[in-house]
Amino acid sequence: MGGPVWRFGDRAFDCSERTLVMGILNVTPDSFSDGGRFFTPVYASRHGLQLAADGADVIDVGGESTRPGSDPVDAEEEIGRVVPVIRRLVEEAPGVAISIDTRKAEVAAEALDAGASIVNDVSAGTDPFMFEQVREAGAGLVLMHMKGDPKTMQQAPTYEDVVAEVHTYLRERVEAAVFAGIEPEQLAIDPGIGFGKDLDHNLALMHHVDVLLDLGRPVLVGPSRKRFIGAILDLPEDQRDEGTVGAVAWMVARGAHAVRVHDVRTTVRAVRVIDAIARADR
Ligand code: PMM
Repeated sequence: MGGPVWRFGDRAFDCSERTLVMGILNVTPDSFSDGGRFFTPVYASRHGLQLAADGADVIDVGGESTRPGSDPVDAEEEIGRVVPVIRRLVEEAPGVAISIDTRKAEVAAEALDAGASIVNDVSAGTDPFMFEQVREAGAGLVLMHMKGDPKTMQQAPTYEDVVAEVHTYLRERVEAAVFAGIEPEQLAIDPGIGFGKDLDHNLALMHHVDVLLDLGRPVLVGPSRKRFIGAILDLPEDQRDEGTVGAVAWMVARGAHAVRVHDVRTTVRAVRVIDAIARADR
């Protein structure tokens, strides 16, 4: 199985070797599924260390919830939430890379300065200074598709052909980032499950995740505990980990390179088995 290399900071992750697992660390009082349990820096860092021990390759630290209907947070507040946690994790878990989940260049700059090496931007570099920050730091950058913004994105999203639209959008954002001086190898792409998509849109995007492979960049997917699983299984957020593994298995088998999840321990075990089977075809 071939696969692109993803460069961030002084690391290069070869996606042909294995699936990259990104653990979610939301330092927010209102996050999607962990309900603000890790809100203080001490609790958040402790949970981050657990994610590292569970086998995460990357810990994705976020200080602004992007769950549907959520309100934005100002940059200062976001920086105050994430920077102490990043500093601690860089010191105590040096083997794991840190990504900063933000839409703001100002927050990205502080996080990169504190030791993060990836920017996970759900708005795909909409802030006019974002590409510059990433280029100067030599950081990785996740470009994700979102229709609208978190506050309003689930109000009847419509597409002619969701798979084609997301593909076109991500191709254009990759081109824009490269035009701004970022090396293609620094970029990963993400179809943005749940970001301005109804159940059918999400299912179509996951089914056809392999369509994105022709862009030549690592494909990251984030199905963890999301509403589509609740809609299928009629289960609350704290009972969606098995459903998450199902979605991860399908997408990794279809060629996705990286997964963003809450339950790292379970996911690492699942993807190692999928990796072994998938690579038996060499
Ligand atoms: N989902 C959430 C937040 N950030 N980033 C990427 N790249 N992909 C996603 O699917 C994604 C994300 C929302 O989920 P959370 O509130 O559980 O973190």
